[in-house]
Amino acid sequence: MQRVRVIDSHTEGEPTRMVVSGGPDLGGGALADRRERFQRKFDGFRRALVNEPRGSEVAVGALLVTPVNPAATTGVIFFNNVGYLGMCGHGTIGVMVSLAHLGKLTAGTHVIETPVGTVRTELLANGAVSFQNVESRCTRQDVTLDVPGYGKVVGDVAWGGNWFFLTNTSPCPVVRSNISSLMEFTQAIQAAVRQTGLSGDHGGVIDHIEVSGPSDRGANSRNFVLCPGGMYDRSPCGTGTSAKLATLFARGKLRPGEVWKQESILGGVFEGRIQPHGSGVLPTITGHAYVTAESDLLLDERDPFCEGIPA
Ligand code: PYC
Repeated sequence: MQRVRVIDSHTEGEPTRMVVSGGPDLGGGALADRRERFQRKFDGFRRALVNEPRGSEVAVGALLVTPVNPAATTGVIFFNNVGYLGMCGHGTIGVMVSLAHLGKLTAGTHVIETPVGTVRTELLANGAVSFQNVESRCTRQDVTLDVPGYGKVVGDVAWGGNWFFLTNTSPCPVVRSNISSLMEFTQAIQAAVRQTGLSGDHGGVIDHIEVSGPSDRGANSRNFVLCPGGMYDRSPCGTGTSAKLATLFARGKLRPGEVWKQESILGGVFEGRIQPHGSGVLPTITGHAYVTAESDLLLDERDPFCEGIPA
């Protein structure tokens, strides 16, 4: 029986499951290589942790690893029901709050390494977490997709630690009561993205679809984000907010230091700011997470669903 100690949290409703002990040893080297090793040799562990019956299609797992730079607080590899993420914004906030819950970090700044780069985080005195994400950039503007059942949908391609197709077009208001219509719409966009072969730089897979509409609660915008596992992000999506900020900056609609409040489809808010950097921006995102459980997961190899129900 394998015992895996985890801390569960949610960030504006989106869950993160952080592995405290009992996870695989991925060895050393660059985090991107360790993510590849995770996928190649320990994919069953990923499925066991986040797929049903222990997890759900919404859950994001976070495996802590020894950082390359000894001055960093930790390295982290994020994963979900279908695979591995480059970065995860809500997950970063969840990991920070979970580490603070364990007494492993205190208020102040902490460096976290991910497979796509270094993230500078800050646990604020009021319990909120800010993180300065990896450089985010808009790589294509006004791409027209032919989306069966919906017609032409125009949007941008941007990197925010994951690849996004972002559009302000929606067949219905971006409100909670329209979640099932928004799921169908974003899944149709995702299929069109795949079918046309639209990608990020170097063939980067666009696996997140973000639809924006107005907020009637004082935020600058409300979004609906379809995640790679087929579920929608309950939070405003940290990497999605970063991608959004990059598109706004590219269009001259957001100035350095200006605050952008990004509301989720459930009403949670992340605050974002940018600093120009390289060919894009360094976004800083602030949000809240809450710990929901400290548990030991038991992986019994006699259990036919020990490694989860395949997604
Ligand atoms: O917050 O970046 C994020 C995220 C990605 C997938 C789910 N949440």
